[in-house]
Amino acid sequence: AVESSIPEHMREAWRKFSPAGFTTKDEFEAECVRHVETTLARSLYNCDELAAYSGTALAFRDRLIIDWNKTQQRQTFVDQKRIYYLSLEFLMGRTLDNAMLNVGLKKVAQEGLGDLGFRIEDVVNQEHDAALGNGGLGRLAACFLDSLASLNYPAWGYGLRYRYGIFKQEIENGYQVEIPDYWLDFNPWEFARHDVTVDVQFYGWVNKYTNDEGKQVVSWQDGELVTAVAYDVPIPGYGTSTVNNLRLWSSKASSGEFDFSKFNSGDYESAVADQQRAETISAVLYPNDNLERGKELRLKQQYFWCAASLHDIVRRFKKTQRKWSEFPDQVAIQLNDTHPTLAIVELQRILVDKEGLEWDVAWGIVTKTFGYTNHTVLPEALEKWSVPLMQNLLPRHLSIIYDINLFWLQSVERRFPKDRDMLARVSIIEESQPKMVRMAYLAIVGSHKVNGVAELHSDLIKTTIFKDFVKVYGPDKFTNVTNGITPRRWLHQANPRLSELIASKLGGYDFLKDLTLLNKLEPFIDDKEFKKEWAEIKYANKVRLAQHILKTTGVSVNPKSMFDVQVKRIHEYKRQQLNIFGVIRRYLAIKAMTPEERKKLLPRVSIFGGKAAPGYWMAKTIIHLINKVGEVVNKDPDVGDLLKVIFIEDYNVSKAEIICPASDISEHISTAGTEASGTSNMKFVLNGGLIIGTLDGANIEITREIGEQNVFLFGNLAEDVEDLRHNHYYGHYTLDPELAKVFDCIKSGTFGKEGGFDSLISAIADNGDYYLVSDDFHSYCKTQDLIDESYRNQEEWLSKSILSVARMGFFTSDRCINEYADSIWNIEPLEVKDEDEVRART
Ligand code: B1N
Ligand code: IMP
Repeated sequence: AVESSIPEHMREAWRKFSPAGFTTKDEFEAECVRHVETTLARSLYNCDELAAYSGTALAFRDRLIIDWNKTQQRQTFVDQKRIYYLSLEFLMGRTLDNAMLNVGLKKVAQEGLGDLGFRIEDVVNQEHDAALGNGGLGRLAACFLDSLASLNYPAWGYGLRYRYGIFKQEIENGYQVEIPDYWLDFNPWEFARHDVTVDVQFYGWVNKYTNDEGKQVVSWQDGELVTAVAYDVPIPGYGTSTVNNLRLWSSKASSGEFDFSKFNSGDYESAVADQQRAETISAVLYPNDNLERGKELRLKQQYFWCAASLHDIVRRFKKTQRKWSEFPDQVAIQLNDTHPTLAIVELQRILVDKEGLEWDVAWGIVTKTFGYTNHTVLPEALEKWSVPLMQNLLPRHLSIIYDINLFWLQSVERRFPKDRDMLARVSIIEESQPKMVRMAYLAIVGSHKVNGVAELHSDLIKTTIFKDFVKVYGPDKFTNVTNGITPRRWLHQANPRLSELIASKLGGYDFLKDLTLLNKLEPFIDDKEFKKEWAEIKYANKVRLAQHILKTTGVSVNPKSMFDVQVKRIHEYKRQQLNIFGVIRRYLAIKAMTPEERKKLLPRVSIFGGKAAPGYWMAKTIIHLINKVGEVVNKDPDVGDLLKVIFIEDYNVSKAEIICPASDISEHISTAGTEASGTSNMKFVLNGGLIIGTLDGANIEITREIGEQNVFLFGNLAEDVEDLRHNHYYGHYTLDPELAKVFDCIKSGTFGKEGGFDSLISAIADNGDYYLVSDDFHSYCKTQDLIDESYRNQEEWLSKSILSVARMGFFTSDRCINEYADSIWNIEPLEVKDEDEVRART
């Protein structure tokens, strides 16, 4: 029984007064004004755009929460299997526009705000991005939440409520500077649940003894406690009243933890300092993408979040009073990379130490519950934790990991008797100095399915980093689910005019729910009027981006130029250096031309954007070079409009929404075999941009879907990368001659600071060129030349653009989530119907 529930005979008043939410323009205005005047204590005399944003957001939040309550009550009542998505990152971006779309009252808000004296675009632009993620991995989690709700799956996200999201990037003298992103001043989209808390333990020691009944008992004692407080973020679906939940944990000192001895001895300040220390656990998002550095605070974050989430999931399951054996029929937990792997150990600990289940019974439940998604093969991103560190912070978990490993290695030994090498290779513990826990191996052993995020990537993990595990388990445990993106945000919200044009031809917006309907656009590739409108929309989007560039950089770019875009985290494997070297080659070519020759050239704007991890010097050097090249090129009178080089500061989700619709060509040029999938490639193509890319990640499947004639591919294949690196290593290597000229130009000080870019150049020219920049430079440049040629034929270019969009249906995250639901989670959708009487269980 739930004591906090109102008894049946007293529920009349609740039912009578339970709010229905606004639906008309007048009702919206009433709600908005009420919030501005009472919740915010402002008035028509001091209501600026920010206050109008706040009032609108609060009005829509109320609407969402009504449906959130209904959804949660219905899901509790029906009580079918739920999926819990554990991710350290949720890169949500802005919420208001999406909330208005999903509630279905954007028009109402637009007209209502007009009456109140505001333009909806200005109001929406006041919102601070929720930037609790680094890049693709975090944004994927956000797209998944959108699809889960839109498809009515009973789903919860679990993450951390960082006080500081990813830093804000400023460029000073061409260098990246990091500014803390304190984003919580006003966040209408979260609900603090001060009544939902979990005490999480750290440090301490393990006590094993035999109790009075002769049973072996293990207890974890004398640790420090930190309290997790739940903050809930409603996640509405599109075209449905389902509103799911994202629960983010915030850390604070445990009330049981306050050290009264210090307090009594008058050491009040140090007692408060202890409290503050607890709050640092959820203070800041680690700003590394595809890199793990083994810091203790990061491990604390991981356990804090896993323990709180598992406790919550187990509590919810226990309310149903089912047998433990039914746990995997009620609960699926997906691990977004290895960051939440401790959840596996924590569930085993709960079942064995607290609930008294036999080890094997518990382990059977655990492995049926978890699925693990791998997102990278880069060695520096594969998580390993030092055994001494874990021994100190989580002694009981380390001993459980040793037991898991023991049983695992025994099972391997039975299959491969006397193969000592095999045992060493697949051991969860690496026998190094110090010993390390290999988190990916633990995640594989503790899950029933392991998936990669694009076909090539899923094949690579089976043949490289996890090949021994395929030998032991057989291939069926490993599967592929190619990534996707939500068309609501990345087509309809980012590019409303294109969405409207498509809807006018397809007879409505059904394609936003079933993206394969886009293929009905194919007949229009020769429709003159349609192509004209298509081209006009692209041009208008480029004008919008050009205005943003002028406002933020002071550089004026001509929207009639070809816009060539590479926006993503700055990383050597993503090869922004290859792009900028290509730009320098183009610059040198222009300089060498006669004025007549220049007249025949096609003007280009090379647009870069992205953050470098604060400690990643090579990435920061690349940013510096891009900016220095821009300074020289953009003011060179020989060049004029023929070439502009732009670095857009502080690339984030809301800037991506302006940039993606405005590209003619975008670059996805990672060394083959390094980019697991990439998702921005999908966003650009869905907005009618063409791509230049390597045969890597999802580029391969995009090519298969839209046709080879619509993609500009270049470069070496993944299968040849190893041999090429080997050649470099043994000195069978000559630097590409055109690249050598580019290097000479940089070294001569054309872009300032003679010598300043030596480390970047010598990584390629002298130190093995690990990312094969030189090997791919020639074919990259030839392909860029081909792009110039193709762009001259605008008719054909437009047909390619339309055809590509028409064939992008596969890359919706809805398809992706349905695949996870069927092949990994085994869950069914559950619709929330208004007419349902939603009752409490008790
Ligand atoms: O995950 C994306 C993929 O589309 C990208 O190709 C992939 O690079 C990205 C440690 C990561 N993989 N690994 C990370 C992020 C943070 C961190 O601390 C690793 N990010 C990716 C979605 O599948
Ligand atoms: P939890 O599952 O206990 O975390 O509760 C999440 C939400 O589900 C609550 O805020 C309620 O809206 C709903 N809920 C939980 N328990 C019940 C119940 O017994 N009857 C109806 N709704 C419930």
